[in-house]
Amino acid sequence: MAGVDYLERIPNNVNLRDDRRLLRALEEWQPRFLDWWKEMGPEGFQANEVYLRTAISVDRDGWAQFGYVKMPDYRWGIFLAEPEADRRVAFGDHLGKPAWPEVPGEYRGVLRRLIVTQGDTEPASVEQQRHLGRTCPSLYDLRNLFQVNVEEGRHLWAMVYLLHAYFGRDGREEAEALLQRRSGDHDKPRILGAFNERTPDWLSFFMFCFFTDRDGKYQLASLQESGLDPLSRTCRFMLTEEAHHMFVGEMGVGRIVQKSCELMRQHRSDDVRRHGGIDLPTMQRYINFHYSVSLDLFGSEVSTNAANAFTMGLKGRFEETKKADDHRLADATYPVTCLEGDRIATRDVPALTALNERLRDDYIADCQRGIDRWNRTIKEHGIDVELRLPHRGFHRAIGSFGEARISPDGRVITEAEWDARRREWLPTPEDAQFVATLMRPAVEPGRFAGWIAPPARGINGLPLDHEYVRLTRKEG
Ligand code: BYC
Repeated sequence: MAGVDYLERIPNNVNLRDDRRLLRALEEWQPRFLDWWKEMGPEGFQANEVYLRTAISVDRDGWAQFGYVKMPDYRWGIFLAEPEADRRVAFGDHLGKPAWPEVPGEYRGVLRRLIVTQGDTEPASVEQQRHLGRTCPSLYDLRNLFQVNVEEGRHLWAMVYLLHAYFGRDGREEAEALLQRRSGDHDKPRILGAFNERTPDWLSFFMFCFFTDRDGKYQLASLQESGLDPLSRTCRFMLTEEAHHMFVGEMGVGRIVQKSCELMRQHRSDDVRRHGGIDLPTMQRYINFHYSVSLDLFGSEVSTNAANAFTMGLKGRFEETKKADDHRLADATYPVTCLEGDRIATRDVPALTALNERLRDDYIADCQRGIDRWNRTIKEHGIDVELRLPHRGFHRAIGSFGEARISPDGRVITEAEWDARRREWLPTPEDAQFVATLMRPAVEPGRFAGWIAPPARGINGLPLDHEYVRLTRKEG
């Protein structure tokens, strides 16, 4: 592998052994990370062997190795994608200059804030998902949950490495604080809204992986364009892991949709709940919730923070280098849909300030592709229902729509209409209670809970009844 040292206490491909100061600092952080993992990581199962994928190489062909690992023994480490020869800053004021191997002094504060915000989401998601193991719908799904969890742990390592290596004492303090904040905690919550929501059941988990992890894809893709080369290389490698999380989400929701359709056909009834499935209107309400809280993660429609990060060369656009324009956005405009008074309007604003919205647009188009695939499944069953993404202004807390009530079909509505209809649009306590009744563990190899269809194939070519998590200790 491209220089990964697996014999070290902290596996890495950044020659950690040559930098004694950094090595010592990270070795001091490591036991505190493990304490956090034991306290806030998956509840139970820490002594069980899990069939996990571990990164052993950062090159295209061979970075994944599968094998049984107990989660606390997972080889969390520091992996950066291979450097690109003669990489240049691809946008902003420094366009065309060599990418920076170190943090430019004047951008320290802004970069630190971006890295901390990114880093904070990783342990947050592990905390949100920590109770799910007890109610897994199959060993296959249980293993996927744990795969996602250990990789989010590694993504925390990725950001902590940058903080320790490039931000001195401030960075070390931030790395500590990443282990101190807690998802949903009243006094020390996680930074971004969606990461303080609860993930109480597997329907929420799959929705989270589909919608919220997808924000991760777009944010990491923008940071991958960064002029700060170590940040770019870090994010490039993280993206390869992120893809699996979105796969878990899309397939998970897709399998629930499939099962619901099968039950509807089998019983010639829309009343799927009676037959132990999750009805499509409930699925729609969960989509509405997870999509809207994830849209908030892109920030305000018009943002000087985003403009500055771009101009400084710190955070680019999605696929910046593939875009055919001046990469400075000096005179460009971009259409932004906002609340104007009591109506929704689209107007052109300076493209620099619209970068959050532009990224949100890329994200929305990507979400729609998933919805289309789920709708194809519904159609194949001859069922006349379509799942939809609600209007971008629906149920928003951040940005211009945060000030108003917008219906899923994009009307500005009164507080009274909102109160009267929110139960149609967002998961109700009764929905959550119903979904909770389905959350009974299915842990025999090959068995799947009745509300979700089995996947098309197993992991790494193995059959569906493989023992992906060894729940009983094998003697000898
Ligand atoms: N909640 O100009 P504004 C992932 C704050 S997910 C709370 O509108 P800006 C993952 C904002 O911080 C990807 N606060 O927005 C997924 C600012 O506060 P200050 C995570 C919010 O700064 C699943 C103020 O409002 N990565 O990887 O242009 C599992 C005005 O900000 C929120 C990143 O986010 C919110 N939703 O953009 C595991 C990338 N939104 O500074 C992992 C790094 C905004 O005035 N972060 N605010 O106190 C960023 O690029 C930017 O910070 C944001 C916001 C895109 C989040």
